[in-house]
Amino acid sequence: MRRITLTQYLLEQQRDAGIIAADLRLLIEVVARACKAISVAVSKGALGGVLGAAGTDNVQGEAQKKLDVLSNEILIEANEWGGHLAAMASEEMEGPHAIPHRYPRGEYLLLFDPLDGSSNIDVNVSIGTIFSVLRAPEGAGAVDERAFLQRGRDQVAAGFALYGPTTILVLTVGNGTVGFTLDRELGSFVMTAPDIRIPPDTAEFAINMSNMRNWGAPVRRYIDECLAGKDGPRGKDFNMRWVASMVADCYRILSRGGVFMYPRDAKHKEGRLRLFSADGNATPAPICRDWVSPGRNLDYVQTS
Ligand code: FBP
Repeated sequence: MRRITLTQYLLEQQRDAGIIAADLRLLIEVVARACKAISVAVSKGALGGVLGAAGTDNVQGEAQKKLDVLSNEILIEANEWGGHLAAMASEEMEGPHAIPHRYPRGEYLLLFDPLDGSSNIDVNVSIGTIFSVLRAPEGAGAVDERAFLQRGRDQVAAGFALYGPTTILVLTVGNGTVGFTLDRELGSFVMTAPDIRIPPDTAEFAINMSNMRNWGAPVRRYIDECLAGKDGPRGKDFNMRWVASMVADCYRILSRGGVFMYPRDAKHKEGRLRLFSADGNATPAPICRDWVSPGRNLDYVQTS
């Protein structure tokens, strides 16, 4: 079987398919390289001295882990000097990070959650990095938060890395969705899923059941129907999975179908996961945490 590396795939998307420009290819390669560095740090665990709390809070007021802070630094350092970006925004930073004047300024914006699934970091459960690439507004002025509030469909690339038993990179540049597995010996991402499509049928759902008492009636009814199994209105037995790392739950759905939900409820009135997006009437908003899916006001990812 022909081994296609991430570099080859991106070159083909640039040269043969004409889907991406050279600077976007290089930018994605830098992001992937940063994900490899994060993967190495994650895999060292306690031996690397990277577990535990950092002693600081992020913009959401949540306690940061050492690995949250380290992953954020890795992504910033890897990306700020390459000349492909005008600015970056991260869940772990108060506002946009401008590219220092000593480096050339590029055409793109990079948005990321450096390490999703913080509650799982210290217990050796899968966690991941989520990223999105947008076009920077034209002009040489400073980039503010409004520049990042674009429609999901205007993203030029997006993906995530999942640090589990293997390190996986899932990517789209607008021409389907592909998955790569990190070959640790060679240090390169090798394509292992050339055309990811969510299976249309499912027998699994994912939701944090401990929030049940706070759910709204439609969510409660849907889950009740799943729990009723073969004898219920859906006529089928369902299984429940909940990793509590959105990246891992979403990867399972990309692979096996199903639904992942974090619906707004009486306690999480704005939902727990936030989508960084805007429609044509974009207004400034605080930097949000998780890139979920192109669209608006979505706080869940769902298939049939
Ligand atoms: P972080 O961005 O702080 O990592 O939180 C996001 C997240 O970990 C999701 O990945 C996950 O689905 C959710 O929170 C789990 O939250 P909870 O354990 O409160 O249900």
